[in-house]
Amino acid sequence: MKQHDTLALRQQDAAHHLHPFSDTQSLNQQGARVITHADGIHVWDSEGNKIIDGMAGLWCVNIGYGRKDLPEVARRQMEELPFYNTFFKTTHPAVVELSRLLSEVSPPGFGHVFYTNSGSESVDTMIRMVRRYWDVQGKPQKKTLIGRWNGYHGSTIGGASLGGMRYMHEQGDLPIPGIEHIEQPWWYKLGKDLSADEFGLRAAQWLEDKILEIGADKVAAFVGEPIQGAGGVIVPPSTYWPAIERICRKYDVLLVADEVICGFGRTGEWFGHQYFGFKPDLFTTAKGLSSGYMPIGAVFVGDRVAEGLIAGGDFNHGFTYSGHPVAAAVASANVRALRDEGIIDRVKNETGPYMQKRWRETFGGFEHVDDIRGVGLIQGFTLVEDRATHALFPDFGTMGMRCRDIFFRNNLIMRACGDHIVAAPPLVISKAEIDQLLDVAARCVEELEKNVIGRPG
Ligand code: PXG
Repeated sequence: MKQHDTLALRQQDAAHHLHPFSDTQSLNQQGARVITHADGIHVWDSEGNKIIDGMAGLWCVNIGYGRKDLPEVARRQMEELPFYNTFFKTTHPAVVELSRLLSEVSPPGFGHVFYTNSGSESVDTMIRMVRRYWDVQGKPQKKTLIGRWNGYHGSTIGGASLGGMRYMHEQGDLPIPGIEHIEQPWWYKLGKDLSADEFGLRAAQWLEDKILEIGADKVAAFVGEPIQGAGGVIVPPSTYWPAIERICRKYDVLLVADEVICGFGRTGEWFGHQYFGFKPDLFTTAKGLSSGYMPIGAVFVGDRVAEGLIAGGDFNHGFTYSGHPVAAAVASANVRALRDEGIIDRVKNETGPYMQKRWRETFGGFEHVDDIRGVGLIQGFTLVEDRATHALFPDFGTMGMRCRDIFFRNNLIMRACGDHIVAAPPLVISKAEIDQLLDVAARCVEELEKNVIGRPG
C-alpha cells in the first residue's frame, strides 16, 4: 500500500484548501484526517487506521466502497466518449440508457428525468421547473415555495434558501424572496402533548395554515425530505405525509420530495416517498444515484409537470455536465447493481429490520439517550438531559459534537446533527458488521455518559 506523509499532506491542505462547512482556522490547527483508501464499509486514514464508515461517505456510498465494476465502466466510457453535451439537439448512449433505467426503477408516472451534478443543483433545477410550470399554466403569481425549518436542501442560493438552517441563512442574505418555511415534524420537541399520530396531523396542519396565510393562488410547491437527514434523521409520524399530500391536492400546490438522502434504497424502498406511501409531483436526487462514485444528480419529473414543461417550449436551464457520459454510465451500473444484486431488497427484508431492532436494543438502556428512531438503514437518537421530562441539553449541539469526537477517536464515523446522533452506513453492510458498528458506538456512548455528561468543561 502506498505510503503517505501525513504531516506534509496536512500542511499543504491547510495552506491551499478551504473546506466546506468548516472553521478553517481551527481545522488547520488540528489538521484534517487524511483518508486514503476504502473497501466495503471501511475507510483507512494515512496513519493506517481502519475506520467503520457509519455514514456511507456523506450519506451516499450506498453500494459500498471498492467496487471493481464501476471504475471499469468509467474507464471504458472515458475512452469511448469522455464528454459530449446534451444541449444542442444531441444525446449519447450512456444518458439514454440511464434515463430508460431510471424510468424503470421509479414509480409509475415518472417518465422523465433532468440531470444535474449534485443535490443542490437538483434542488435549484426543481425550483426553476416549478416556477416555469406555473408560468406555462398561465398562473405566474403562483411562485412561492414552502420548505421546513431544519430541512436541508443544499448549499446553492436556492437550496440554502429553501432549507431551514438558520445559520446558513445568516450568511449571504438568505432566503431569497418567494421562499417560506413551516415547522418540522419533530414530535419529541414539538408534540409532547399529543400521540405521534395526532402530532403528524398537527404538523401537516401547519402547511395548510401557511398556504392560507400566503394565499393558495400564490403557492407553487411544498418541498420536504421524506425523512430529514442532515437535520438529524427526523422521522415523521405515519400520518404526516398522507395529510401533507391531501393538503397539497386540496390547494393545487405541487408536492416535491427531496430524495437526495432517502433515494436509492436508504429506507428499503427505492425512494423514501414510497416508504411513506405518497406520490410527489417531482423528486430530487443525487448521492445514491451513483453511490458517490461520480458526481451526478437527477430531478425526476412526474407526468403532469413534464407535460406542462414540454408544452411550454424552451426551458432555459441546464449545466455543461447535465447527463455527463461518464457519470451517466457509472450511475447506470450502480442502479443496475442495486437492483440486480438485491441490495435494496436486503435492506427492506433483512439488514434494515435487523439494524432497527439492534439499534433500539443497543441504545435503549442509556440514561441520556432518547427518541431512538429509524427506518431501513437510516437511524438516529437524541442525547437528552432528562428522559422523563424530554428535556434537551440547553446548549443543543455541544454534547453531540463531543460524542462524535469520541466515535472519531474510536475509528467510527457517525454524524452529530446538534444533539441528534445519526448513522446511515453503506447499504451492503452485513449483520455482523452492524453488530461491530453498534458495539463500538455503545462503548463510545458509555464513555460519554461516564466521562463527559454532567462534568463541567
Ligand atoms: N438535499 C438533501 C436532502 C441533502 O441531504 C442536498 C440536497 C444537497 O446535495 P449536494 O450534493 O449539493 O451536497 C443534500 C446534501 C450532512 C450533509 O452533514 C448532508 C448533505 C450534504 C453535506 C453534508 O449531513 N446533504
